[in-house]
Amino acid sequence: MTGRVIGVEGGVYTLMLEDGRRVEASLRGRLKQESRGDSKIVIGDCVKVEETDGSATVQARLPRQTTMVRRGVAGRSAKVLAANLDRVFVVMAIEPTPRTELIDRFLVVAEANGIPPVILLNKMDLPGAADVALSLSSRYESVGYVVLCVSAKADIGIDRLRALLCEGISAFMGPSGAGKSTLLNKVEPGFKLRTGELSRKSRSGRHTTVSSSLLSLSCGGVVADTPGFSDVGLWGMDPADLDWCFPEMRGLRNRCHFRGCAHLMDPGCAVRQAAEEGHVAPERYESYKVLRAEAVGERSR
Ligand SMILES: Nc1nc2c(ncn2[C@@H]2O[C@H](COP(=O)(O)OP(=O)(O)OP(=O)(O)O)[C@@H](O)[C@H]2O)c(=O)[nH]1
Ligand SMILES: [Mg+2]
Ligand SMILES: [Zn+2]
Repeated sequence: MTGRVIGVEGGVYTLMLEDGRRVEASLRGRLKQESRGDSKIVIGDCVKVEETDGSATVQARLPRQTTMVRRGVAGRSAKVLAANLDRVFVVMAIEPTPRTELIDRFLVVAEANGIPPVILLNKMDLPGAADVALSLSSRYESVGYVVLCVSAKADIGIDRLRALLCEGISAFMGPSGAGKSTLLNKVEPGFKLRTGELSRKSRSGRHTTVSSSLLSLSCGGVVADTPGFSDVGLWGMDPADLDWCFPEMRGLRNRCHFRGCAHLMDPGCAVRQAAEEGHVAPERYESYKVLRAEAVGERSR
């Protein structure tokens, strides 16, 4: 029997089996030893399961299609956050106006892991949302990203969001308070996820959602709600790989005068020229420069 890991807590693996049953399992002895670093079994993993006398044991992990990895920085080992994601939703509230650089950080992390991102702009019910949404959508659509403008409160765009979520495995990422859990409750009222208003008073932490787990939609899709990151680092990325994580720069990097061009002050840089001429959005080029400096800084530490 095979199953999908939908939750991990204290050595207990919650699995959704191929026949639709949900069981709790432990790892086979040898697997326990092997399950560390980036071979640790995480949500999204497909596993082989054996059931005896009503207890289930994970025998093996099946190969992964994709991984969302937090790479090792400053001596720490790599950490796989989720496996087999088909897409990542970068969820941003339209108000306060999202910083481009923060959106670009999330996009770069998804791109670096080879997982297609979808931009989800929430809280479209707020005054002034239309203008902000228009400028952000046109910027990111021209890069080739799908941008969905939604409101959990006013029920805008929820059907389109649900249609995307019904296919494969998705994850929600984005700052705390963007409305990730509220949106998921709207898409699937049965989720009953804890959201901002209910807990902000009673809980000491800033984050409402505290751990990631996979939720199954009645239409068949699976989605991970994650705790909000207020900021996200580059997790040890090689600075030379950064340009590849900006799709609009991929076709330009080979036209720079120097191989391995950093696209900063380098003479004959096709990327900088494209930004000056407006073919690459100046805001995106700014993000590239900030992230590049950060990636270089992390390396030298
Ligand atoms: N005006 C408006 N408020 C919304 C909308 N969606 C969510 N909110 C509010 O935003 C706040 C935060 O919502 P959550 O769903 O808890 O946010 P989250 O992204 O899950 O936050 P973390 O779990 O901390 O990462 C709550 O007060 C929601 O009521 C919306 O479409 N419009
Ligand atoms: Mg939440
Ligand atoms: Zn260049």
